[in-house]
Amino acid sequence: MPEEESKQEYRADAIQILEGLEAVRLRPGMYIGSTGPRGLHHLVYEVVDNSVDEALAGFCTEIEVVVRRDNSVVVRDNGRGIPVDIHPQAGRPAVEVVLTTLHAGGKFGGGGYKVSGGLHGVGVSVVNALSEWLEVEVSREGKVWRQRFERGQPVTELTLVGESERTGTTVSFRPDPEIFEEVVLNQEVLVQHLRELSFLVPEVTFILRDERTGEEFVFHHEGGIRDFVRHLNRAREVLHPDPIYLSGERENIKVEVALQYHDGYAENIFSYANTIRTVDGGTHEAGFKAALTRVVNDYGRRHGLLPENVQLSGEDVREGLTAVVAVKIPDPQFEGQTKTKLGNTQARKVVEAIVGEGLATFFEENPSVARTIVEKALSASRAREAARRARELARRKGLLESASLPGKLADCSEKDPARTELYIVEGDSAGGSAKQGRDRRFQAILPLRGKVLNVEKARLDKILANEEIKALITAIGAGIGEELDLKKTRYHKLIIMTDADVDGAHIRTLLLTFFFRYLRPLIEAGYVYIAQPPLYRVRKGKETHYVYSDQELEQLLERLGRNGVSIQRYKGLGEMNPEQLWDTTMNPDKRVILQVTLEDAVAADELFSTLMGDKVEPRREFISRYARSVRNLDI
Ligand code: 0RA
Repeated sequence: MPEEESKQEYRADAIQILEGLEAVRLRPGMYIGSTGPRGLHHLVYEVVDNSVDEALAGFCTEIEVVVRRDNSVVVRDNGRGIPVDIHPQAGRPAVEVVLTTLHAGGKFGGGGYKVSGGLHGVGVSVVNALSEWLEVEVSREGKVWRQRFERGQPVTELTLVGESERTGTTVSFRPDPEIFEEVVLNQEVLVQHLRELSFLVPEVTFILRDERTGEEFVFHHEGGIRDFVRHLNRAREVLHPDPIYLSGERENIKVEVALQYHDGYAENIFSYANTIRTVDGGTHEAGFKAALTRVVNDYGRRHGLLPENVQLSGEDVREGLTAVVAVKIPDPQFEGQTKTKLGNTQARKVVEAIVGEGLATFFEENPSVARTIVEKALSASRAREAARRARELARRKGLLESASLPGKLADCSEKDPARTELYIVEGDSAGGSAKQGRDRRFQAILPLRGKVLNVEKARLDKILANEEIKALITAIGAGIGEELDLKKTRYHKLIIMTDADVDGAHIRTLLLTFFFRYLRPLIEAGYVYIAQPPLYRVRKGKETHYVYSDQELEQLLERLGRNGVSIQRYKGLGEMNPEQLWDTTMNPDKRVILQVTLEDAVAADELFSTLMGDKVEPRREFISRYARSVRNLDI
């Protein structure tokens, strides 16, 4: 009996769905990477990506994200609306199928350059499964429909709730506190993400409304990735006023590239496939690099700008380069452990051809820009040769091996790196207190004197000649740059401890920049921390309190009352005696240290260019933001 059969099928289907979503709740990490802050924000990205797909298909121009005071999120678009008609196999409305079936998204509306489900292969049903509740509202064909789910399961039917001329989809959801360690969304992280998307999908206006603070942000960049490159270089001195823009389409792959050189040494290439960041590059990025190296060498050679014996390397032509490479590809293959590397082999030759031809033409039409770029690369080539000789020298002197530890290092007795800590301390007097106050079994102290070199502005040969840097490298023991060997790291906690004043902040910044540039794997491994010395000591009678922020001070004073209270403000570590330093800042049972994380390369790049660039204003703005972006880990 057909009737009977379809009912059974329906039930079988429903059970399968429940099992599917139950699997998501049992192993959320497998679907969204983690149940920490990253996974939490991933939910928002996943829903936004569905709307971005609608925009890439040409039907959506506005995407609004609202963060409610209870940390629920609303994502609203003006696309066609998810279809509501009965799905023939499932016997239920298509929208319900999309929200309750793993991987269902891709089966509808097929084709095109899909974003959603890209990074971890998940769809919006995963968001549904991991939400305490989710509501979808679809406006289509004059009608408005709504359905509610709890922890992935429908708790209402799809219901007609009204009429409307507009079309679009609104998905509201509250991440489930049973799943996520913390459900508070980070405004800064969302701002970064939507801003990035707005450069990559210039036809859409993105809006972020944060009802927790009353703030609203609008992101819209008609200039697309050209504006993105301008944004990335905004704190730098650029070598040519406008980014170079190249685009084309072949074999169904759309390619867009924007690039601009600046007077620094950093190379920053941001690559994307269907608006998904490919942190580990892949074929599209390889094609871009190959074309760039070839065209700069060809041009330099043909116009007599290069000495006979000089061949510019890829690194030479990428020194001081900021570039965005964005491809749209029908069936992107994401590879590698984190699925952040594009694998499609055709992308390489397509990008190489489009960039190769476009850039050669651009150079012929803009000879002064071409000359500037060749000269920049030539100077990089000469410096690299000098650096190579310096490194040789350093190696011969044993600088990169941990054979001879620096004299001013007070090492610890424990040898197992997993258990040891290196305090990198500003100034000799604070270094002295730290040496006396520490637990010498597992805590080592390295005092650094004076200003550490500004490494954004200096090259490796000069950096290696700096005494403070040398001491730091040998103490850590892992080497530097391309030759860094994480396994040789002598301490798994590298704790930067500086004064809570402007000079301290400056030295911390220089050190962080050095870590970012030359010891980045140590940050990625989670080894780098910032110590948090107290800002105040508050005494009342026999009670003593150490206070770490102004907010905390306020609260404490309220509690203690203002009478008979004495407040000492610590300006430097040197004002604390060794016991106080131990009690407040170094004792693992009491201290707070902040783990330094690379939220993503966009943020990291901002850190460098903003902190180390010559322009002062963006730097101030950044420092106050950055202070919040380091996360509190170890308590
Ligand atoms: C499948 C088919 C169609 C649109 C969508 C999905 C769609 C999904 C989402 C998710 C968020 N916003 C969305 N907007 C649209 C096309 C249906 C048609 O042909 O009209």
